[in-house]
Amino acid sequence: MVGRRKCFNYKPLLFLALICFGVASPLRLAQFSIPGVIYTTSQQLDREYKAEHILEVSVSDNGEPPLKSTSRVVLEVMDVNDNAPSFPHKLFVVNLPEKVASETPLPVYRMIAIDHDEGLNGQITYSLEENDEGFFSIHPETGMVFTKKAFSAQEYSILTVKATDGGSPPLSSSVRLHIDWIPKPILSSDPLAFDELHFNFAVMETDLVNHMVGVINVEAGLSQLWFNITERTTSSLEL
Ligand SMILES: [Ca+2]
Ligand SMILES: [Ca+2]
Repeated sequence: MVGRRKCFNYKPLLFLALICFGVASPLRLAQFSIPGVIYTTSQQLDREYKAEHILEVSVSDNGEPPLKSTSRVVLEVMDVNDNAPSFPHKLFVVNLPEKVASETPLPVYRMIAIDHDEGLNGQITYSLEENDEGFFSIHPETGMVFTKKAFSAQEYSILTVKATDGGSPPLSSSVRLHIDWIPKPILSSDPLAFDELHFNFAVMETDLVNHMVGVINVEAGLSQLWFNITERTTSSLEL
């Protein structure tokens, strides 16, 4: 050990390790393994911003000329449950046409929350906290609100919908859903036509949940129109 000199200068993440040896022979040098330690800095890593970081690390000695080697370091940022499910609005107020009672629950309105975490941490379960005397139910996975009850115009329903993720501990958020039941539209003799025979929209597969896909225009002088999806190949799209 006599006569050996070593010095380190670690710069976390950038990892430029200055290694100096005063070792007597190359054979002695090969016996030592000097670790390079990578540290996080004061800037916190965020998986939702960037899930993987790639560093190129180099090491060089103090020889003349210096010898150098490089390596690639891949750093995966593991997820923690640091995002609560969130709804795009704090309050939803929707107008729905009056309806008659039904044997089976009929869909009323779909609530959608997003959670940027991964796996169970981002898996959302919907429930009703405030349920207008128990007349409504909600699908725990889709967020679709159902009811069997008849509602006539001028009635008003107030619900509180809660979205909870599957993290440990779970995080949740709640929003109000107000339903204003209004008269069914009167049949009109006014012509009604879509602007186009076919509408074509393109979306990115990475688009967020609840992202707007497109707007369907109608040529009509009516102030109130009702849109409905009458045929579909996916349940991933809603009006
Ligand atoms: Ca979450
Ligand atoms: Ca996270």
